[in-house]
Amino acid sequence: MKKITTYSLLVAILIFTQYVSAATPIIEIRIRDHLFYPAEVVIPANVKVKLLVINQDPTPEEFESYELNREKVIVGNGKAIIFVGPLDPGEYPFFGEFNMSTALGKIIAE
Ligand SMILES: [Cu+2]
Repeated sequence: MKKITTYSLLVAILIFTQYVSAATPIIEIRIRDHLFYPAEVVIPANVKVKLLVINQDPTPEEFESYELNREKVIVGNGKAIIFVGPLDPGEYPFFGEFNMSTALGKIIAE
């Protein structure tokens, strides 16, 4: 009986984990030539979102946003995951701190 209970719990946790990861949308942002692609990233409002930031430049970049309260270095030719939200509808600017004149973008939650 105890074994069955433990097994059921494990299954429940597995299902829950899969549900959570499936429910979190992944949005891809690429950095190339010190620019963000796309520069305007539309995400659903009121939902937690996983940003997958892929740096295709050989130099490091730092994804930074005051409005999102996020700051993360992405090494050259590397990637990073940044969770944002749930966000109210609106615009949330971000920039690459190492190339602030070119690496500019914004997240639009709608
Ligand atoms: Cu910074």
